[in-house]
Amino acid sequence: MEIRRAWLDELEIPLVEPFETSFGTERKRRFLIVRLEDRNGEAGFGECVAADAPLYSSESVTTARWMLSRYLLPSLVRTVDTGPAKFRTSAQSFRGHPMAKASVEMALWDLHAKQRHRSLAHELGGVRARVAVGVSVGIQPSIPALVRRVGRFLEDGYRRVKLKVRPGWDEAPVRAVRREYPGLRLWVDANQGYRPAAGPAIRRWATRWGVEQVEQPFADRELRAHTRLQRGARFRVCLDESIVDAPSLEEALTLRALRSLNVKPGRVGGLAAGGELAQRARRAGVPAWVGGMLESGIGRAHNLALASLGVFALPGDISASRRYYREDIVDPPFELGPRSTLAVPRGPGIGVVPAERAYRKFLRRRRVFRRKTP
Ligand code: OSB
Ligand code: MG
Repeated sequence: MEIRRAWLDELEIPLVEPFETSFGTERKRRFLIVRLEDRNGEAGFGECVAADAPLYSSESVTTARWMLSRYLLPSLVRTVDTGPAKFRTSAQSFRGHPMAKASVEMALWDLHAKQRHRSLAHELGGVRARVAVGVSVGIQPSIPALVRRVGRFLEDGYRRVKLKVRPGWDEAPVRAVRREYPGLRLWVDANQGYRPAAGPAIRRWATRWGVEQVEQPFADRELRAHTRLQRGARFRVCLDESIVDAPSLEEALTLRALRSLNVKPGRVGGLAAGGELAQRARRAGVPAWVGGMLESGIGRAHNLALASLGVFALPGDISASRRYYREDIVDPPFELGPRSTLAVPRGPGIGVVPAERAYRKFLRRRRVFRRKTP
């Protein structure tokens, strides 16, 4: 395919409530949307999940905008024949910047699927009409506030809850939630917040309070600390930030550093890479699931299409629109369905369209890239 025009939009949407993790607090989401248009005016959309500040990983809105506007989009509109696979190969010559690259790859997938009048889920090899999901709960001002917050998510219908933890906000909140909800499927995520020396303590409280999965307790490069925690544990150690490509997954599998893999297309450079990593993990007996980055409906639609692949075995961090935003930028917004599931859109491409009014309201800047020769 040929890309005639690319838009790089920056949006800012307020979150319904602050989202606090071991690395900081987000009150609003600032992010980029890539819109790619073919010769017939058909458009594909991708979301760049890099946040305002480089706290989760080294990318930020600023580095991604620079990467997209200086390198990725100018070369894309100059290329005569591109597509998700061709772009993935050519983008490899640039080091790093997986979130910037993924946003273009995702927009190309959406456009590719629309050109074929198929859903993105179908084009990726998806097999599920509904995807099991859970909810990720940020650090709260107090333990009673956390218990109430979890209670409201359970009333909404979520059946798997992931609590953000950090040193000083771990055993007490986990114990309180466990006591109030004995049967709850409980995960925790520390976003690299602990030193390796904290391993034995984490093991004690996670075992005692029936935590099913402990996500990324230690720094991304501390694979061996994760191995020690996983050895003999009843819970699964899950890796998120540590796994950025095939070699890092290979090393983690060799070291038995994980029994669960969080796949985020942004972190690993795209949808195709995400599917491949999940496949590789499954061959090693490690289940994968699709994570989230507080995406708007555009990024969430991509995550949902990916999660419809049979290779994903655990419930994703893909919640309903209202869990993140009072007003989402897609039509229709995502709503939680029966048994803690989201329906995979069946329309062409990502199956949702930008909600024009909301999109314009939250749009902060736009840059357009055009093909020069006719
Ligand atoms: O580590 O999974 C994470 C949000 C921002 C950055 C990192 C993470 C998260 C989440 C939110 O846990 C998941 C979601 O989008 O629902
Ligand atoms: Mg995580």
